[in-house]
Amino acid sequence: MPLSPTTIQALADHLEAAELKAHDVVKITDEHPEMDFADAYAIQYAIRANKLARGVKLSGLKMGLTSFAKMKQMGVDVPIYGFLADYFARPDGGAIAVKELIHPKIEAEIAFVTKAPLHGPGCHIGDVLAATDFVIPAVEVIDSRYRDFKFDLKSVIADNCSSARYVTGGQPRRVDEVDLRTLGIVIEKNGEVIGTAAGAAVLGHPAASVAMLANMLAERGEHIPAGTFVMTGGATEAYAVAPGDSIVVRYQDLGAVSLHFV
Ligand code: 0L1
Ligand code: MG
Repeated sequence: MPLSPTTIQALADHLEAAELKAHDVVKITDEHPEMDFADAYAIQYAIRANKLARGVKLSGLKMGLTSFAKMKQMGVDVPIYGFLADYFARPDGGAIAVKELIHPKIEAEIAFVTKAPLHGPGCHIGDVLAATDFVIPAVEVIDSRYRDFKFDLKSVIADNCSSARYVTGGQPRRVDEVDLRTLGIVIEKNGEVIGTAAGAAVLGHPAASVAMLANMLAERGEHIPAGTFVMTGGATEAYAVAPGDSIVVRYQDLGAVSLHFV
């Protein structure tokens, strides 16, 4: 790890201030081209530690860049992971205040809630399905702290993978009640269809995203505990939203999630 602990903490504070004050910054690799992936995750974990120290609760984990549509949109080719905090959550049908954000975009995701721990390495789809309590639809609102959503992989990992808000809703289902690969997803903005996908858009099967998360966490000696909410990544590219926009995402067999921007 080329960055010192002091620089890691300073960069975590810098990125978290950008999140909390809703102002953009240039990508951190511009000033620190030497930083590596371990530094990037160390910065993300320092942001997480800042929040936990203030009494914020961890509400889940997320994978990002798990679909080819997202990888293509962002010009990167490796999935990444981040954390979810309690204050990111908004109720189904709820309002998202754009003034608290910089340049939000929405992503349609399938989320898992585990009932048993998942450990890597070697975690696979079968392990995930056996350890899943239920799946539930989710819409993530991402908000890169980087100017114009321009970043590289290390910068976005450090920025907690652009995490900002999320909404869950619809109908939770057991994994044996649905075919998560062929499950259709229709995204509507202001009543117009703007995106469609099937569950298989996420790494061939959304459970593969959870397995990948367990395997990536194992590299840090961590695992996915029982009872963890995990968002598996946007099934399509992300769509920009503005005040006045209304989003409904319809999931085959899982119901709909809606939110609006004020
Ligand atoms: O949740 C995500 O897939 C976001 C990953 C980070 C890249 C982005 O901001 O689009
Ligand atoms: Mg996402």
